[in-house]
Amino acid sequence: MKIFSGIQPTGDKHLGNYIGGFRQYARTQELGDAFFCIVDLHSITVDYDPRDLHDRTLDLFAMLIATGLDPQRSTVFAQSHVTAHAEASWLLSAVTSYGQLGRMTQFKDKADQREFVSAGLYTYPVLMAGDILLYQTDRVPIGDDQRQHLELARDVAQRFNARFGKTFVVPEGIYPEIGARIMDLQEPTKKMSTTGGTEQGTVKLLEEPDAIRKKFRSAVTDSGREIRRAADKPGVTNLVDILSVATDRSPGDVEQAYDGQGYGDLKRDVGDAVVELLAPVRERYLELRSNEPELLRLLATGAEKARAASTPTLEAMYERMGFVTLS
Ligand code: AQP
Repeated sequence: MKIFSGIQPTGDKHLGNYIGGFRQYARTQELGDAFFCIVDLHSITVDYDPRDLHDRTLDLFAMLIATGLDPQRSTVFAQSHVTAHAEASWLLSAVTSYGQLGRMTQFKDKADQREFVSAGLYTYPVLMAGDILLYQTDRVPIGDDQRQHLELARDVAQRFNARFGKTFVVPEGIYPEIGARIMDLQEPTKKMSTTGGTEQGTVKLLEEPDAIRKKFRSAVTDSGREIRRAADKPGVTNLVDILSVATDRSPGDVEQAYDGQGYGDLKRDVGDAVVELLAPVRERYLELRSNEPELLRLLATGAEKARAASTPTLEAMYERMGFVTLS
């Protein structure tokens, strides 16, 4: 089975990324031949500082390994090192519907937040479709926020297959059972995010333990006193989900354990559990990040493996689309 997922080297990575992304990557790499891509080409679709991109790419690579990816077993690489991604994106734009791109909620949300809206922000899902389809991917571990983009990738694959002959596997998503959408601690109706969330409500993976505890202590809860997941209790639901993931218990067990206790107890315990969960990640990350030559060596190995794996699909795309091929 082939597995693929991508993550952007933007902003500080947060607890939502950990639960919807990193944690799932480490688990799914066990399922087969896995590819994990630092999608640096995606990260230039919103305003960014070129001086940061280099460091953030290496930061993220170290974080991927610190959270459990094994670069010997899986292919871990940067998108810009494999030119097939940019090429596939252009070819696939021929079978992507303009109207469907305009309906992407992430595009609408991000476009609403800024004055300058790049064309890349609009065509972002086509690049993402190419990322996935180039590797004949069966499964894509992602958070709930990427569901719509994956649906588009599936449509693109089906349209290409129907028009030019069977070329791509039509991929399926793998979503975490609990925590597919971790919410902002201050505004629990919005997803936790470095671009769209609040500073106090976003728990960063490399934050100091005391700062993490403080963020949980000041998390917004809901009316009533009962600790239970419910649609009208988005704050409490989010905290129960986070505690459930951090302590590897079902949400039902967490609710039962807090029967009769107050929101203050829950907030304190979630903070402590998250600190405990992230402490070894932080330690391992700092160790890896201090050895930049080793990170670059591993990235080069990943790029080589990804080029070899994606080339046959890209060649098949050119050929089936009718381009003259020279070999
Ligand atoms: N709040 C979340 N809950 C669960 N999963 C999440 N993911 C992101 N936010 C949550 C998952 O993390 C993976 C990487 O996503 P990304 O590359 O889009 O990361 P990001 O850009 O850093 O995410 P942000 O901070 O949320 O930024 P915006 O809002 O700008 O996209 C994906 O699998 C994603 O589902």
